[in-house]
Amino acid sequence: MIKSAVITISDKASKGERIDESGKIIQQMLKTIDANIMYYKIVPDELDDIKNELLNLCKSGFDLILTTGGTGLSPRDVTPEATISVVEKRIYGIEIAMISKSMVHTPFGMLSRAIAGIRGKTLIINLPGSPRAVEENLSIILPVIPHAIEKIK
Ligand code: MTE
Ligand code: CU1
Repeated sequence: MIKSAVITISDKASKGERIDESGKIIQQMLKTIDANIMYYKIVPDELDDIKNELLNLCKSGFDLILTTGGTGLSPRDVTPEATISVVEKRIYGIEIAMISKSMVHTPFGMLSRAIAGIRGKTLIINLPGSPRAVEENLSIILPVIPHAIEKIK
């Protein structure tokens, strides 16, 4: 069983001004691998809030943290910066795989700055914010997640 957390990063969703479709899609898709979602939260696009969530989940022994949102170019988009500040090793292949797959669907795929990496024994992967982007990005990396987690133990 993969102990998993889903964090939706969105100012609007955190204020209840938008329904978090993307978080739901991640939860649905994780059912196809042996993942149990033990934590789910919506946080605003605040560097320290995101960092604290990631650090706490790593400390609590989570195997996998998937974030959605805040990877783009808006002034408030800081998910990659928060993630870079906590990971100890980047997994560039996952980042590149997501961009490559996205580019098959839309040139806007190149605007995601999503990061993948590990901190201790926790795998952290950013996904872009839109439901379609979540589906397209997560589908390409989902099959390698169980093996990645096996290797970092
Ligand atoms: N990737 C895929 N596969 N499909 C998409 O529709 N949208 C892009 C990109 N990645 C998209 C995608 C767009 S329009 C943006 S602005 C960036 O992800 C960043 O999104 P975010 O700021 O919501 O994280
Ligand atoms: Cu965009």
